[in-house]
Amino acid sequence: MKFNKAILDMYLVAGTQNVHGNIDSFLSQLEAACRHGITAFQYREKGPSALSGTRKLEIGRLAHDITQKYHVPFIVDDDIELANQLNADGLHVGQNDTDISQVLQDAHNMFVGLSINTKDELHDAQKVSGIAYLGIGPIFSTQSKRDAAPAIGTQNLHQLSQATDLPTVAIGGINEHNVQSVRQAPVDGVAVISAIMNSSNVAATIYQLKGKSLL
Ligand code: TZP
Ligand code: MG
Repeated sequence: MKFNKAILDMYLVAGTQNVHGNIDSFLSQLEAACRHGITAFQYREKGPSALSGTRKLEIGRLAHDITQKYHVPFIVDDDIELANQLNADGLHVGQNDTDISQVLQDAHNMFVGLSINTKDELHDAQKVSGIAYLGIGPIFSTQSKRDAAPAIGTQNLHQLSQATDLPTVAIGGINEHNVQSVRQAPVDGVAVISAIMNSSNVAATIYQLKGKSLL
Protein backbone atom coordinates (compact mmCIF):
# COMPACT_ATOMS: atom_id res chain seq x y z
CA MET A 1 0.00 0.00 0.00
CA LYS A 2 1.23 3.48 -0.83
CA PHE A 3 1.43 5.69 2.25
CA ASN A 4 -1.00 8.61 2.50
CA LYS A 5 -0.80 10.91 5.52
CA ALA A 6 -4.60 11.01 5.78
CA ILE A 7 -4.41 7.56 7.41
CA LEU A 8 -2.81 9.16 10.48
CA ASP A 9 -5.97 11.11 11.36
CA MET A 10 -7.47 8.58 13.80
CA TYR A 11 -4.89 5.93 14.51
CA LEU A 12 -5.66 3.09 16.92
CA VAL A 13 -2.79 1.17 18.51
CA ALA A 14 -3.54 -1.99 20.51
CA GLY A 15 -2.61 -5.50 21.54
CA THR A 16 -4.23 -8.08 23.78
CA GLN A 17 -2.33 -6.68 26.80
CA ASN A 18 -4.50 -3.57 26.58
CA VAL A 19 -7.67 -5.56 27.37
CA HIS A 20 -6.18 -7.82 30.08
CA GLY A 21 -5.57 -10.58 27.55
CA ASN A 22 -9.24 -10.92 26.67
CA ILE A 23 -9.12 -11.90 22.99
CA ASP A 24 -12.86 -11.46 22.45
CA SER A 25 -12.89 -7.92 23.74
CA PHE A 26 -9.70 -7.13 21.80
CA LEU A 27 -11.34 -8.21 18.55
CA SER A 28 -14.73 -6.68 19.30
CA GLN A 29 -13.28 -3.27 20.29
CA LEU A 30 -11.14 -3.39 17.14
CA GLU A 31 -14.12 -4.19 14.96
CA ALA A 32 -16.22 -1.42 16.55
CA ALA A 33 -13.35 1.01 16.01
CA CYS A 34 -13.04 0.02 12.34
CA ARG A 35 -16.79 0.34 11.86
CA HIS A 36 -16.81 3.79 13.45
CA GLY A 37 -14.04 5.34 11.44
CA ILE A 38 -10.48 4.75 12.60
CA THR A 39 -8.12 5.47 9.71
CA ALA A 40 -5.28 3.11 10.70
CA PHE A 41 -4.60 0.26 13.12
CA GLN A 42 -1.29 -0.82 14.64
CA TYR A 43 -1.05 -4.30 16.12
CA ARG A 44 1.23 -3.89 19.11
CA GLU A 45 1.85 -6.87 21.41
CA LYS A 46 4.20 -5.45 24.02
CA GLY A 47 4.90 -5.76 27.72
CA PRO A 48 4.97 -8.61 30.24
CA SER A 49 1.65 -10.21 29.22
CA ALA A 50 2.03 -9.75 25.45
CA LEU A 51 1.51 -12.70 23.13
CA SER A 52 4.39 -14.11 21.09
CA GLY A 53 5.10 -16.79 18.53
CA THR A 54 2.24 -18.67 16.88
CA ARG A 55 -0.37 -17.20 19.21
CA LYS A 56 0.67 -13.69 18.20
CA LEU A 57 0.53 -14.72 14.55
CA GLU A 58 -2.91 -16.26 15.02
CA ILE A 59 -4.42 -13.19 16.73
CA GLY A 60 -2.60 -10.89 14.33
CA ARG A 61 -4.26 -12.72 11.46
CA LEU A 62 -7.72 -12.29 13.03
CA ALA A 63 -7.04 -8.59 13.62
CA HIS A 64 -5.82 -8.20 10.03
CA ASP A 65 -8.96 -9.89 8.70
CA ILE A 66 -11.10 -7.37 10.58
CA THR A 67 -9.15 -4.34 9.34
CA GLN A 68 -9.27 -5.61 5.76
CA LYS A 69 -13.03 -5.94 5.92
CA TYR A 70 -13.21 -2.19 6.65
CA HIS A 71 -10.29 -1.16 4.41
CA VAL A 72 -8.32 0.11 7.41
CA PRO A 73 -4.53 0.05 6.89
CA PHE A 74 -2.80 -2.56 9.09
CA ILE A 75 0.52 -1.69 10.70
CA VAL A 76 2.67 -4.01 12.82
CA ASP A 77 4.72 -2.76 15.77
CA ASP A 78 8.40 -3.74 15.72
CA ASP A 79 8.11 -7.24 14.23
CA ILE A 80 9.15 -7.37 10.60
CA GLU A 81 8.73 -11.11 10.42
CA LEU A 82 5.10 -10.88 11.51
CA ALA A 83 4.54 -7.89 9.22
CA ASN A 84 5.78 -9.96 6.28
CA GLN A 85 3.75 -13.03 7.29
CA LEU A 86 0.58 -10.95 7.53
CA ASN A 87 1.35 -8.91 4.45
CA ALA A 88 0.95 -5.74 6.53
CA ASP A 89 0.68 -2.28 5.00
CA GLY A 90 3.18 -0.78 7.39
CA LEU A 91 5.67 -1.31 10.17
CA HIS A 92 6.21 0.94 13.19
CA VAL A 93 9.37 1.10 15.29
CA GLY A 94 10.33 2.95 18.44
CA GLN A 95 13.70 4.30 19.55
CA ASN A 96 14.44 1.14 21.57
CA ASP A 97 13.31 -1.22 18.81
CA THR A 98 15.17 -2.56 15.80
CA ASP A 99 17.43 0.09 14.23
CA ILE A 100 15.49 2.24 11.76
CA SER A 101 18.03 1.97 8.93
CA GLN A 102 17.99 -1.80 9.21
CA VAL A 103 14.20 -1.79 9.21
CA LEU A 104 14.04 0.42 6.11
CA GLN A 105 16.38 -1.96 4.30
CA ASP A 106 14.36 -5.04 5.22
CA ALA A 107 10.82 -3.68 4.84
CA HIS A 108 9.63 -4.29 1.30
CA ASN A 109 6.22 -3.18 0.04
CA MET A 110 5.60 -1.59 3.41
CA PHE A 111 5.77 1.93 4.77
CA VAL A 112 7.73 2.55 7.97
CA GLY A 113 6.91 4.86 10.88
CA LEU A 114 9.23 5.88 13.73
CA SER A 115 8.53 7.17 17.26
CA ILE A 116 10.37 10.22 18.52
CA ASN A 117 10.30 12.11 21.85
CA THR A 118 13.00 14.79 21.58
CA LYS A 119 14.59 17.31 19.20
CA ASP A 120 17.69 15.11 18.95
CA GLU A 121 15.60 12.12 17.94
CA LEU A 122 13.86 14.29 15.36
CA HIS A 123 17.21 15.44 13.95
CA ASP A 124 18.45 11.86 13.75
CA ALA A 125 15.25 10.83 12.00
CA GLN A 126 15.61 13.66 9.46
CA LYS A 127 18.99 12.22 8.40
CA VAL A 128 17.39 8.92 7.43
CA SER A 129 15.57 8.79 4.14
CA GLY A 130 12.49 6.69 3.57
CA ILE A 131 10.60 7.22 6.83
CA ALA A 132 6.89 7.58 6.04
CA TYR A 133 5.76 9.30 9.24
CA LEU A 134 6.81 10.18 12.79
CA GLY A 135 4.93 9.29 15.95
CA ILE A 136 5.53 12.07 18.50
CA GLY A 137 5.01 11.44 22.20
CA PRO A 138 4.07 10.69 24.83
CA ILE A 139 2.23 14.02 24.88
CA PHE A 140 0.63 13.37 28.28
CA SER A 141 1.37 10.73 30.89
CA THR A 142 0.19 7.29 29.85
CA GLN A 143 -0.84 4.12 31.65
CA SER A 144 -0.43 2.03 28.51
CA LYS A 145 3.36 1.94 28.16
CA ARG A 146 5.53 1.07 31.14
CA ASP A 147 8.82 2.26 29.69
CA ALA A 148 7.36 5.41 28.17
CA ALA A 149 9.67 8.39 27.72
CA PRO A 150 8.72 11.56 29.65
CA ALA A 151 5.53 13.34 28.58
CA ILE A 152 6.43 16.34 26.40
CA GLY A 153 3.22 18.40 26.49
CA THR A 154 1.46 20.18 23.67
CA GLN A 155 4.00 23.02 23.31
CA ASN A 156 6.85 20.65 22.53
CA LEU A 157 4.52 18.71 20.26
CA HIS A 158 3.88 21.93 18.39
CA GLN A 159 7.60 22.67 18.05
CA LEU A 160 8.57 19.18 16.96
CA SER A 161 5.82 18.79 14.39
CA GLN A 162 6.48 22.31 13.10
CA ALA A 163 10.16 21.46 12.63
CA THR A 164 9.62 18.60 10.19
CA ASP A 165 8.11 18.11 6.76
CA LEU A 166 7.38 14.48 7.57
CA PRO A 167 3.78 13.57 8.37
CA THR A 168 3.25 13.38 12.14
CA VAL A 169 0.88 11.68 14.56
CA ALA A 170 0.67 12.53 18.28
CA ILE A 171 0.45 9.74 20.89
CA GLY A 172 0.30 9.26 24.64
CA GLY A 173 -2.48 10.02 27.11
CA ILE A 174 -4.76 11.51 24.47
CA ASN A 175 -8.48 11.34 25.24
CA GLU A 176 -11.79 13.06 24.49
CA HIS A 177 -11.04 15.82 27.00
CA ASN A 178 -7.60 16.91 25.79
CA VAL A 179 -7.72 16.07 22.08
CA GLN A 180 -8.59 19.62 21.00
CA SER A 181 -5.33 20.94 22.48
CA VAL A 182 -3.43 18.24 20.59
CA ARG A 183 -5.13 18.91 17.27
CA GLN A 184 -4.20 22.59 17.55
CA ALA A 185 -0.61 21.52 16.82
CA PRO A 186 0.34 21.02 13.16
CA VAL A 187 -0.09 17.24 13.29
CA ASP A 188 -1.76 14.93 10.80
CA GLY A 189 -3.57 12.98 13.46
CA VAL A 190 -3.79 11.41 16.88
CA ALA A 191 -3.01 7.87 18.02
CA VAL A 192 -4.57 6.28 21.09
CA ILE A 193 -4.70 3.00 22.95
CA SER A 194 -6.81 3.30 26.10
CA ALA A 195 -9.25 6.02 24.98
CA ILE A 196 -10.69 3.55 22.47
CA MET A 197 -9.86 0.16 24.00
CA ASN A 198 -11.42 1.12 27.36
CA SER A 199 -14.40 2.92 25.83
CA SER A 200 -17.92 1.64 26.42
CA ASN A 201 -19.12 3.77 23.49
CA VAL A 202 -16.55 3.51 20.72
CA ALA A 203 -18.66 5.47 18.23
CA ALA A 204 -18.94 8.49 20.53
CA THR A 205 -15.29 8.29 21.57
CA ILE A 206 -14.05 8.26 17.98
CA TYR A 207 -16.39 11.08 17.03
CA GLN A 208 -14.89 13.23 19.80
CA LEU A 209 -11.29 12.17 19.13
CA LYS A 210 -11.77 13.30 15.56
CA GLY A 211 -12.23 16.77 17.01
CA LYS A 212 -15.98 16.89 16.79
CA SER A 213 -18.02 17.95 19.78
CA LEU A 214 -21.05 16.04 20.97
CA LEU A 215 -22.62 19.26 22.24
N1 TZP B 1 3.98 5.21 22.67
C1 TZP B 1 4.08 6.36 23.30
S1 TZP B 1 2.84 6.58 24.44
C2 TZP B 1 2.15 5.08 24.04
C3 TZP B 1 2.91 4.47 23.06
C4 TZP B 1 2.67 3.16 22.47
C5 TZP B 1 0.94 4.55 24.71
C6 TZP B 1 -0.31 5.30 24.34
O1 TZP B 1 -1.43 4.76 25.00
P1 TZP B 1 -2.59 5.68 25.60
O2 TZP B 1 -3.47 4.71 26.36
O3 TZP B 1 -3.32 6.27 24.43
O4 TZP B 1 -1.96 6.69 26.49
MG1 MG C 1 7.59 0.33 19.40
